[in-house]
Amino acid sequence: MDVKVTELAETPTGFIDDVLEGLSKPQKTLPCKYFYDEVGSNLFESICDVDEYYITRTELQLLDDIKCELAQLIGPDSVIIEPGAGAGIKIQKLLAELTALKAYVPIDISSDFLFYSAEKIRENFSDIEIRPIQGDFTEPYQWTGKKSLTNRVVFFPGSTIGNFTPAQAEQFLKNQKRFAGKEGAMIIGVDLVKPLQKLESAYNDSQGVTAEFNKNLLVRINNELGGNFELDQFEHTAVFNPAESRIEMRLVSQQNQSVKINRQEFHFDEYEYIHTENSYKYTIEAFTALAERAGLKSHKVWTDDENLISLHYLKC
Ligand code: AVI
Repeated sequence: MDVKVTELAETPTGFIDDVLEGLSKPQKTLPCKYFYDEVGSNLFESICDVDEYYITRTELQLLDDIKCELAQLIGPDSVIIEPGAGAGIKIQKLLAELTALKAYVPIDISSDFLFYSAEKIRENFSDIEIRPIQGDFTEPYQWTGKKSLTNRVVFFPGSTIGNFTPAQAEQFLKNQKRFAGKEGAMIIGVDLVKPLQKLESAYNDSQGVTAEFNKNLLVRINNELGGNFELDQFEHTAVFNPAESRIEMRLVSQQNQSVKINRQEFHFDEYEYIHTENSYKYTIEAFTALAERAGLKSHKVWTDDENLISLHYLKC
């Protein structure tokens, strides 16, 4: 087997530095990639099932509707790379349709979760080579295998592209384009702009799963970095920022308080918040323009009946 991807750096090393840096800024922030330890990854899977969070079920249905067409576009002897693969539910729709796939390469920051889901996929698709890579897909990576390998398709559904700023998204697409090579392609899922109430309720679900997911960042800081956040003194909220066309997830301090991490103290005024995640929403035109700026050609775009999300097939 000649498909190899350079091993990506284990992330926990950067955790303390990123946390201390983010909480020292005038607008306190924490990087959203740290949501995804094993607990956070499972919480995200639960978010995908809540009524208000439409992205996952709509995209699964759309993938089901277009999987034969997608399989034809991808063609035989391809290698599918999925950054941030998570549970790998969506890819299994495609794997069932593809003929003579060379390999499936899921990449995820959460190793337990990644290897567990890779095993599940192996059970369902015993004839496909599955090569899980643990690592931070936001960092550029490259092939170390034979350069001649063609038909590399980057599969990036779920609107994860929306968790980058538009400038980061453009850079990410440029990195993936380089990685996929001249004959390569990308399938990108995008969450579309829609009425505010629908957007905000998707991130403020009534069961409180998104709140638990957001607060898991504080739990991780307490457990892994010796922090002393009082969890009930921070409240989850998600608001749509129309000027930036993004949902902002926040953890709002419920009182004047100080928190210690690694002997460093951080002060929070009442209602001061930590900005924990952006989730950008695009129009089809705006996303197509962004992809073109990254040097990609829009080959086909699909959307669901309600125009909630879109799937883009881009050629390198
Ligand atoms: C992974 N990502 C696309 C999700 C989103 O919708 O931005 C993460 C998420 N955050 C809160 N709910 C879901």
